[in-house]
This record gives sequence, C-alpha cells and structure tokens, in this order.
Amino acid sequence: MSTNTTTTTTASRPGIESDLALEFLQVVEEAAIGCAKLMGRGDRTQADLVATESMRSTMESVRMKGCIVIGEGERDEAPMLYIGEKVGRQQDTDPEIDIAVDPLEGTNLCATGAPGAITVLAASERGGLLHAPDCYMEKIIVGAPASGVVHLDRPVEENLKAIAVAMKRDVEDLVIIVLDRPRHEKLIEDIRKAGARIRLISDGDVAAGIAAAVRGTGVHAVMGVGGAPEGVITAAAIRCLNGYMEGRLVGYTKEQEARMAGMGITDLKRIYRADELAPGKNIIFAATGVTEGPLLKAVRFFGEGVRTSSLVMKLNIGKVRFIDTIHLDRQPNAEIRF
Ligand code: VTB
Ligand code: MG
Ligand code: MG
Repeated sequence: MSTNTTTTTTASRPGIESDLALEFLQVVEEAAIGCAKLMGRGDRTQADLVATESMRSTMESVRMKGCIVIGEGERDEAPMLYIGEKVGRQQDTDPEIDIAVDPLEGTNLCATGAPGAITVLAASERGGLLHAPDCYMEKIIVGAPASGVVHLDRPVEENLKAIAVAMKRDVEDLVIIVLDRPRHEKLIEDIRKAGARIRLISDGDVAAGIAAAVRGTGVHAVMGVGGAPEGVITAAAIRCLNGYMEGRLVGYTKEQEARMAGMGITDLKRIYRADELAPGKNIIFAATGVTEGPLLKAVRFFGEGVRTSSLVMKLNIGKVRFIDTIHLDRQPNAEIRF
C-alpha cells in the first residue's frame, strides 16, 4: 500500500483509509436512483434486478480488490454479486476488501412504495465480515445507552425493562420494531404483555436496526428473526454507530441447516455480538434511502435532477455522515435548492 502522498497516481492510491467510502456512496446512490424509478410498480423482481445491475457496474471502477462475501446467493443461482465474485478495479496496488451487499433491502417495500427500502453495502479488510449463510438470524438490536444490558437468552420482559432503565424511561414509552411474521406471534405477545409499543414492519430489518441505534428516531429496539445476511450488514452499521446487537443463526429447513454446516457453523446456540458478526478493524458502511424511512429520505425526482439521502460511516476514523446529494446529471445548470 502506498503511503507516499506526493506521488500518488490513480494506479497507486492508498488503501481502505482513503476515501473508498465516497466511492461506495456512489454505488449505493446509483442503485437507489435506479430502483426508485420503479417504486410502487408492483414488480419486486425488476426493482431488485435494476439495483443489483447498477451496483455491479458502479462497483467495477472502485479502487479495490473486492470480493463479495455476502451477496445475491451462490454463483449458480445469482448471475452477479454472487458470493465469491471479484468486484472492483482489481489492480495490484488496490486493497483487498470483503464486501457484503444487499442491493435492494426491502424489495417488496420498493415495489409497493412502503417505507424502509434501502440500498446497502458494508465493506472491511479481508476477513472482517462473517460469511453468514443464507439462513435466518435471531436478533436484538439497541442503541448505545442499552449496550450490554440486553441478552438474546433473557426473557423479553427483562430485556425491555433493561432498555427502559438504560434510556431513562418507562417500558410503556419504548417502541420495538418487529417483522410481521407468524413466527413472531409469541414475541409480539410478550412485548405487549410487558407494556412496550410495537411497530410491525413487513420487511426491511436493516433500516430498522440502524434506526434503533440512532437516538431521536423513535425506535428503541429491533427484536425477532430476520435474514442472516441482513444481520451481518446490520452489525457493520451497529459497530459504526456504537450500538449493541446480538444475533444467533437459525435454520428452519434441512437445506438451511446444510448451508450452515457447509459454512462451518456447527454451534447453533452461539450468540454473536456485532463485533463478532462484523469483526473488521476497518469497516465502511453505506446506505441510501429508496423509500422514506425514519433516518433516510426517499429518492426524490424533480424535473432538474435527483436528490438522495444516504448514510456513510467509517469505523476506523469514527465518522458518521448523513449525506444529502443533488445529482445534476440530467440538467447540469439547474438551480440548487437547500
Ligand atoms: C428480513 C427483512 C428483509 O427478509 O431480513 C426478512 O429485513 C427475513 O426473511 O427485508 P423472511 O421474509 O423470509 O421472513 C426480508 O424481508 C427480505 O430480504
Ligand atoms: Mg436482496
Ligand atoms: Mg434483503
């Protein structure tokens, strides 16, 4: 890796400390613009495809030797952004980066125009993101004040009381996001019994997890079982946000169990904290809102251009950036509005 800043050329730029984050920003922004055009058209497959193709092509020029560790699936089932695919510029001097992507997290949300769809990726030095199999993950996600006071194995009521104490409020004041799934019948009942409020969502537990880790979003925790790949991506964000998360892999079918075994996961009781799901020292996280959410605005199209709302974070230098971008590609001379 070159440290000589005076002679830096395109071929020998510095590694992950350089502004790869801004390159990733473009990757998620472009994908969001692409699929947001299909918002509400009822075609989740097409929206996902547009986001995936966009990410794949924008990523081609990123100055890295990238490798997808969490992506659209195994090579034989996904034509691009499949696990193991090499992405980025791939020049000798480029840093080796592992990438986890969910090109459109919440395909249904985009297809129906519901809130909470984002385009998202997480990156780290090689080995910094758990290679989670395509199975499920039981999750509990909270913000910094409740760090370490919740535990997946503890009864729901105890966890809620602990969050309430940590956040200096009553359990009744808490809002917990839960994916609206039959598997959560008991969890929902337990949360209601404890007295906390619930926001049921149809999809999109990554955006929900991020909201839980940021004060002022009106979301205090995410609980329940969602996708395992989404869990690793969320963990990357949680680390950058000083939040707290625990996850436990769950396989509901023989196929999912086999996938877990195939990836060397034998201890099904193991509880992973965020720093075990995303152990990298250098984590970069980038997401752009596709539809409106508690943190990120939707992609907005107006005659003169497009405006996006993104979150870009770098763990090693401790930066959390909310980025509001006006894309003038369509009309470069347009008037800029604050
Ligand atoms: C969640 C949700 C995702 O998958 O992880 C969920 O955040 C879990 O799977 O947006 P099921 O839908 O099978 O319950 C998504 O809905 C889709 O990636
Ligand atoms: Mg996806
Ligand atoms: Mg997803």
